[in-house]
Amino acid sequence: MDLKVDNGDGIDSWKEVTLVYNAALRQIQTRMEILNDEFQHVHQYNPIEHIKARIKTPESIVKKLKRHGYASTIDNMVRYVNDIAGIRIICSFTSDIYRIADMIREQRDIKVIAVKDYITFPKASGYKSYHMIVTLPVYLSDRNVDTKVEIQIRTVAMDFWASLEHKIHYKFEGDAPDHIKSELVECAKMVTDLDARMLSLNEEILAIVQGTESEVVKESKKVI
Ligand code: 0O2
Repeated sequence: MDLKVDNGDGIDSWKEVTLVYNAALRQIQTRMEILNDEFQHVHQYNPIEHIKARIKTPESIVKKLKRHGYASTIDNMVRYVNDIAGIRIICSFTSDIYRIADMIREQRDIKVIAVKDYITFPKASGYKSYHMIVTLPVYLSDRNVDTKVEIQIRTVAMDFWASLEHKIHYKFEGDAPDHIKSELVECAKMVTDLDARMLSLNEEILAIVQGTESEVVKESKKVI
């Protein structure tokens, strides 16, 4: 790893970078788990299927800095690489994605610094996901460090598509044959269709369950 140490007054060593970003990641992950538990308690429903968290490898950080024309310094990575700490939240339904994003926005010490809605505006590749870059404070012994975390929120189907496309992208070093690219675009359309149908199926089931419950309430009132 060829990261040079910068003597600014921020984070100034790779060890400290890992410590601070790991702390931010753990906090976000715990907060998401708490939201999921509370949702289960209040609505008897879990919007989050699972969560993946990772710290970007030094090699990928250096690659990203090079790609954007920056020297490999600690200062540059903290300033320009937004996804050193990354968390991926996988939901069942598209509606859960926006619900979770709103709940993140409402947390007082979280600042949303950028949003990319690749669900409303998918990439040409077919990629769909909701991205937020946020900062949250990490409390150290002598100071607080506002630390960036990239949050990617997507459905199980979008995640399946993205992980396969990611593998293909790397296999062909970003230059996959045209027929594979267009097949991926077709599969992305199927993912959109599948998500829409699963959402409407779920809404129909909920309406039936709620209808049955209110019938039960009506019956119990008759008994009283
Ligand atoms: P990796 O290998 O996953 O870490 P920024 O992070 O904002 O400086 P960028 O690329 O403009 O840079 O941000 P964007 O578009 O929000 O993408 C960030 C991440 O989203 C990527 O990280 C990928 O993980 C994912 N992503 C974006 N576009 C695609 C896509 O077309 N297909 C797939 N499978 N994933 C995508 P990295 O660092 O580029 O890659």
